[in-house]
Amino acid sequence: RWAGPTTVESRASLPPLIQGENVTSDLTSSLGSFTRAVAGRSPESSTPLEVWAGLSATIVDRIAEDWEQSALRASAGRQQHYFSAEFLMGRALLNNLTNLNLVDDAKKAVEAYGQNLSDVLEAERDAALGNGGLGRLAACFLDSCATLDLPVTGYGILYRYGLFKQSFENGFQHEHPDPWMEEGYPFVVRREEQSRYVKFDDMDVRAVPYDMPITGYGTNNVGTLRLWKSEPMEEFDYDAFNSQRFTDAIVERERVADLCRVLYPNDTTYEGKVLRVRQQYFFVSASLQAMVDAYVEKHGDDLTGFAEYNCIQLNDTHPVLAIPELMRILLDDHGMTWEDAWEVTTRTFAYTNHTTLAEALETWEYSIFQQLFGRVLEIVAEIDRRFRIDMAQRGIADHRVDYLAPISNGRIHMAWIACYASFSINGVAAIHTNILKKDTLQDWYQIWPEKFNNKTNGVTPRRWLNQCNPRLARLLDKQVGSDAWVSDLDLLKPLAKKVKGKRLINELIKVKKANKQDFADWIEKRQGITINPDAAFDVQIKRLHEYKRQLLNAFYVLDRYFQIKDDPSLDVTPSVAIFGAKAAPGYFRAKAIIKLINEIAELVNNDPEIGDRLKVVFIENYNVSPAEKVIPAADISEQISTAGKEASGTGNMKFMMNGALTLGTLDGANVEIVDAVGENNAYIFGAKEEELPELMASYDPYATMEATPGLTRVVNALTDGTLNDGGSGMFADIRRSLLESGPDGSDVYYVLGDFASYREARDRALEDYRDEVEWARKCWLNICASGRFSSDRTIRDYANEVWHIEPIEK
Ligand code: GFP
Repeated sequence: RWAGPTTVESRASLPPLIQGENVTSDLTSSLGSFTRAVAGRSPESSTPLEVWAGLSATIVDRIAEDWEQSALRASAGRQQHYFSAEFLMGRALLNNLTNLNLVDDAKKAVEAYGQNLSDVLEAERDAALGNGGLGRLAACFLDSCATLDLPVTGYGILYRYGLFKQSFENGFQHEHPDPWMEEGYPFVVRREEQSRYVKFDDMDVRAVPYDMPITGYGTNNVGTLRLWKSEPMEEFDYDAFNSQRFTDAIVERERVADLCRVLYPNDTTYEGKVLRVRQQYFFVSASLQAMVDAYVEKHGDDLTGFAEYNCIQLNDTHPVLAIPELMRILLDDHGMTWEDAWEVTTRTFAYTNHTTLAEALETWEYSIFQQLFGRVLEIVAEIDRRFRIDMAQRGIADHRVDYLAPISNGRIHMAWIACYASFSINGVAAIHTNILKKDTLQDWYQIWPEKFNNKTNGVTPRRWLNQCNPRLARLLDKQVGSDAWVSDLDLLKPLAKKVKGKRLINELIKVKKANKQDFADWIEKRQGITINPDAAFDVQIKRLHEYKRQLLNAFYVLDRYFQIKDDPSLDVTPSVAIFGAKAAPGYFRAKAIIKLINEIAELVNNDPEIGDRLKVVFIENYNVSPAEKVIPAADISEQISTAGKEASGTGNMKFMMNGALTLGTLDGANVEIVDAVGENNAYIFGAKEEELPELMASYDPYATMEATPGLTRVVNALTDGTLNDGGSGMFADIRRSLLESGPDGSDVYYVLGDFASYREARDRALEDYRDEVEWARKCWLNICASGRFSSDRTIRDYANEVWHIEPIEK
């Protein structure tokens, strides 16, 4: 068990899965061998990173046979395949040690060489192969599938560089490469013999799978995440090299390596888009080839039964090219008729949508497909032709057909291909699925209501509670009487009735205090900021996007700053506003908001008159690991998107599980959180989704600003010299986006409109925070009601209602 940065503890009270004297001594001796092999020196003089590599290799060594057996058992029956361009895995070692109940033994083994397990664990780099919620959801899902013994494999790309590393220079975001596996990464195993060839019209590449074992909690089932790496067909051009044309010899090699070099190449340029589409095709083609080959090996060359044994979940539209690609394989490589191939394809795919914003649905220029894969384009064109006939027969009006067709206006519409060919279309929270039905995908819903279903997101309680919050986990162990809640979070529900218990609530208060102290120590060490652990920690961590409204939060902080300046004796609950966010490199306004928050931090934190009453912390290079530090320490969870814009949110669930109270709009999964915990145990504010169209129709941001006490001063601070954007013009741009009319202005996210109600709710939350016991009671009720938000529940729903798979027999 991981107990924060200084100590590591394990759950000695629990029945050992594979523990005991022998385990420790075996582990110690393998750790010694593997570390020596990696480091080329004694484990005692190895660096923590080398010991990390040694210990990680030891773990892979231990699970190797279970992994092999699990794969064999999974392939015996119907299997599920999860296609995703992103898997935001975070660190792997502690997760595996915890799942295998080896933390205690590992600690002893590491100490036997004079090393410290905490340092070793902290040396690991995050596998940041994703941007945010969508990629982290995929990681939580794999964890649940393994824990539930389900035959599920994930497929993605082995990006050489994960999501960029963020630094703040003068408050501005700067991006740096993140070479996460450059120094060796034992948790992926190259499977050379499973390589496939992926053909583009302008290049052929070799796809080599790197498999990552996914251990489950309390089971010897081990799932797989298969990440494809692109390699040249030939090592390099030998003739060119011999003729001293050294650069020519390696050019092709680099072009192929470019394919997997980065997650999300900057696709503001045409070349960037081509690369992105190439990435998508690359990994779905390789994955499908491997799946089809495995099928043929087992069942023979007749692929009509493929969909009985295989189902593919498309995580958003990024892998939708799998639809025409499966058609291509069935038609061209296996000689099927179009009708038979389409029958198989439409019974194979299920599609998850993650956004309500129609403009965010992926489309690609026709010319990109022409350049990359003429044959796939031909197939898409045939799908388009048949779609139009199909729709005409159903009596759909021409202009609607044109809007919904796979190809229109010179573009290929990935979401429309997904909606047409998939047997299941799901949203990720109840309100989101309803918005899909009535708005974003309404035409599809009218034609095929039976395809639509909701699967409210969830998060794994292993990483997001058991591992990151060992103090709370121990308290829950005591209350439940065992660790059974770790794989059955509904067991917390009956504990709600203990909410009046004084001892229990005091223990909860102690847990939170200790976690906050840990976070304060960590941030001080990392960024040199001192914060008071007794202040309320108010946390907003997520991708930086205008709809998520970090700006609203920043405005609140600024307003409170001005209030204290106006009345230096103002008695407010001390609070720390904690942010963590990366902005997409090409998203100018998101970067402006980062700069703004950093400027506000500068202003507030250095003003002695403010003192502990208000502090601002921006966690630099926010990622999975920092999230694991801050979530257990949070008091208030900021979930403040414009209603109707956040599909679900998953951070909201992590905070709830760790006993933070939601301050949020009725958006995404917040709606279901409030439903589960009751309105009195959350702070809800703002315009509702169904109210917004009418409100926006007559909205005057300027008048709203002027009518809201204090707000004009806050907005003016952007440009009146209070805050400095380094001459970039960024802050004036933010102001324009709020106040000017036109499509790029008009405050489309209703920041000013919701400000008054947000301020009221946040003030109320901070007031309530003063009553320590009452507050902790609300936290307890949130923890106990969080069972519904375990990804185990989500995955069970997918497995029963969409995938139709059963746990594998052991
Ligand atoms: C996206 C959506 C979120 C949703 C996740 C997972 O993540 O509302 O919870 O996917 O379904 F926007 P982000 O891109 O917001 O991180």
